[in-house]
Amino acid sequence: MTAATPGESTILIIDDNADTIRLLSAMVRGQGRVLFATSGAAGIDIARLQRPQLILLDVEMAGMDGFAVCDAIQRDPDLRSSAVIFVTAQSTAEAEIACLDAGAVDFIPKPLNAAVVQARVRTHLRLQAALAKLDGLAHQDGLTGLFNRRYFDSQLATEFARHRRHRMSLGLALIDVDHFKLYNDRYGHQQGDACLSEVAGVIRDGARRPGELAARYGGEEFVVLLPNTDHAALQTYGDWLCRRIAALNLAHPTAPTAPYVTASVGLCAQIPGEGDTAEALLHTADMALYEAKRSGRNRPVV
Ligand code: GH3
Ligand code: MG
Ligand code: MG
Ligand code: MG
Ligand code: MG
Repeated sequence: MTAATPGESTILIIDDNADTIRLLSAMVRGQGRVLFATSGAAGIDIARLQRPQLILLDVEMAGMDGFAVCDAIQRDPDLRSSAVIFVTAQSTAEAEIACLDAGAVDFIPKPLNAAVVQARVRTHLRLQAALAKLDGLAHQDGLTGLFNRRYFDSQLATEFARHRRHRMSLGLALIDVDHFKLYNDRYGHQQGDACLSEVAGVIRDGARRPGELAARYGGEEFVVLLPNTDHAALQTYGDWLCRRIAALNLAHPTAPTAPYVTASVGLCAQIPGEGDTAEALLHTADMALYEAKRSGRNRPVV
């Protein structure tokens, strides 16, 4: 998730009049990538694919009018982050209020004035960039840069439902640093934090395939969402994680397991069925983690 700067922004113009599209495009060209659609339905399709920061939306259009398009955008969680600016010749106070009440962030009157259009677009691209940045921060763990637990929980719920619909296997890995209390006791909390960052770096490296998501679950515990992973792949991944974390070679002389930092990993996967819950999947991973600890640590248990 990157905060868009004005140069990287995408602006979608939806208008059933080709002359207006040409005029508006010329006015905003320097402020981002400009896309256009000549109907509301086509505009929504493009918005889904291209996720524009800003949509300049005509009110009067044949078929789906601007209000209907704006309403559809507000209702769609994938589109909600696009800001809508209405562009309309209806310049009454009532019309302006109706546009804002429909969920638009602003209103540009016709006939178009290039300087006004550019100023409004510039302002809203700046606001959109700030919102995207805040959004990213709200999802991030401050110490490790991984996703935080709140974001993980929301993604787990979404992915669990999606995997149930598509009858696909969803895997989880819970990772817990071994004897970390002793590490803090030996080296202090600050170096403990540095250790967690290094471990998180390995976990991030191991979760780069599409759909994989790594988060700090709390304290010295991490969680990774592994879509479409079977039993054998879980074992391979768990082995890899334990080996890579050990290979960081972070000295931990007081640990009974090994004289360096290690972690235990609990893994599980299932094709969610009716009545199954994400909480139960997490619980299964937690049981596997418990077994990894009990049977000697520094190992995966599937
Ligand atoms: P086990 O092998 O059974 O997991 O032992 P452990 O010592 O790792 O487990 P325990 O749950 O007893 O201790 C976890 C420790 O992690 C205690 C806590 O102070 C430390 N911890 C939790 N969050 C942080 C953090 O953000 N930074 C640092 N430095 N330490 C943390
Ligand atoms: Mg029109
Ligand atoms: Mg723990
Ligand atoms: Mg514990
Ligand atoms: Mg621990």
